[in-house]
Amino acid sequence: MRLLRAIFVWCNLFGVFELSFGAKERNYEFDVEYIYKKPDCLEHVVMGINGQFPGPTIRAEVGDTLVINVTNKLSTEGTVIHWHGIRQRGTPWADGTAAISQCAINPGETFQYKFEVDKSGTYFYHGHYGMQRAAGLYGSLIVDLPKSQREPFHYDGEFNLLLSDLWHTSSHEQEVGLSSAPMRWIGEPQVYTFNFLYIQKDTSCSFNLLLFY
Ligand SMILES: [Cu+2]
Repeated sequence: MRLLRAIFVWCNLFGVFELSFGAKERNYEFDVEYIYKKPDCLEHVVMGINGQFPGPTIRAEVGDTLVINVTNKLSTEGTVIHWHGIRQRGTPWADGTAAISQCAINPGETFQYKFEVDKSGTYFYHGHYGMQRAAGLYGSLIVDLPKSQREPFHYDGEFNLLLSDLWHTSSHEQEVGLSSAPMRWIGEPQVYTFNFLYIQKDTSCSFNLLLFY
């Protein structure tokens, strides 16, 4: 019995040691700003991160801690980023929902999000203030199993799909229309985006599908 208990304690200790030994802290600097991009054949102002639209992909392993310093480089608006699907156990203040878990980050200020990713999956992050997600503030967040664990299925490759839609009117114009009386409906989006690919719905442009980069 004593031997069994010793083995149990040893395994537990080893498990804890292995978990903390393998987990990493991953650091990101995100500068949120409006940028000019040409997601279709027309130039638009979109929300970007570090000059990219969609924002950079975050990739981590289960047990890792993400440390993301988000700097608001917008001149007149607050911003936050919500980590969609992340459980935020023990870190509810890092959930990134304006007026719920935090005040919006003021222009020129930086907020540090620090949280653990405790479950594998394909997630995404997005702006959670006003119409900022529709303006383009989003990106992928992928949490892999630790290398020591096998996924329960086989596959030949991996392709991450990030779907969204895009209007030719600005998010500010959409917001004013939606809150007007009578309301002005924003209508259907003009463009569907698939990561760096897009499909244009109208035919005023000379192409319908284009490789974005
Ligand atoms: Cu969400």
